Amino acid sequence: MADLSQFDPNAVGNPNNNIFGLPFTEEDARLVILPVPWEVTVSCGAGTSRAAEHINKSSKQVDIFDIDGDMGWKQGFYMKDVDRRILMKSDYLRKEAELYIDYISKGELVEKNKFMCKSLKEINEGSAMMNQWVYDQTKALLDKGKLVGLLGGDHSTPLGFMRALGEKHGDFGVLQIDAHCDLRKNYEFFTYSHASVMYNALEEIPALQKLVQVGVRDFCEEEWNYVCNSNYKVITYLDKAIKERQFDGETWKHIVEEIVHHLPQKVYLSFDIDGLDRKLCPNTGTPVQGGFDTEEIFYLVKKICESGRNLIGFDLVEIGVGQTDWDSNVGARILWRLCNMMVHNNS
Ligand SMILES: [Mn+2]
Repeated sequence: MADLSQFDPNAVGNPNNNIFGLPFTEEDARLVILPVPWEVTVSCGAGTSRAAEHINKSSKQVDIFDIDGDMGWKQGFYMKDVDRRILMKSDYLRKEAELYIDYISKGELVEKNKFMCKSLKEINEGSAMMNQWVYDQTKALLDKGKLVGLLGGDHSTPLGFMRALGEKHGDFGVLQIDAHCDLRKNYEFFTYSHASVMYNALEEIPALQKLVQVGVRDFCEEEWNYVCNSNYKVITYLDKAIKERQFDGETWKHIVEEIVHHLPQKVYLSFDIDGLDRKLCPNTGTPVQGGFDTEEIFYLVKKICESGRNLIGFDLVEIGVGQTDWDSNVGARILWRLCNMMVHNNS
């Protein structure tokens, strides 16, 4: 265990320490955060591949007293260094993807252009490589008995992590906070698009038994048909439906109880920041109006924990980088709360 006798939790975070200014190493931390600096297939605003570095900086300002968390941080949180090779690969493939997306958005056919065919192949192979890397990294941490959180990057990043969790834990469910369904098959012909992550997870991970989506407000007919034909394997709480129930006088507490009821014993939280109101994530890749405040989501996660369910892992993805540090300020504080809830739930 780390020696905390010289550590003052009331002082400003030491910039030379790890995330949140905490003095832990990977070895003595109970929870390890894996940053995945990847944003090859993003649709609009770019920047999320740099989010982890910005969040690390902002995290030094987070007050580490958590009234709900039972001082979970004392068990140790640690964020691994950003892998420069993954970041460089993402930057390189992102440039190719921008040319490619520009080409197909003009209605041009990919198969008529050899250069675009080559780009598409490279992007799909690169994405498969990233998935394998995330699987290897998270599996190694899980094998050491660590709790693991993943910090994106775009929403394509956690697929390998969910696969590793399925192998370790067996049957589990996913709670997805998101403005989108992410159930598209081959979005823009990208096999591992951010817009396809839950489709791929459901198709490739047999242990994934249930997907509960909350906050969805931008989706296509193909995705809606997938939900409707899933035989309740996918349950989608549209932002519109939640808000209308609340306008009719139903409480968030009641709706949360219903959402929790759909989840199996083991729960993975996939937290796309665009599930929140855009005021909290102005530079996220694919913003949509509507959405939640942070405490509404923390309340939901808290109720999952109180129900006796086991939080087996989480991701926090699609946090953007802007002119100010607002996106990473919010992101760091959400990460803090999630880490605490995760450790508390697994104590
Ligand atoms: Mn998403």
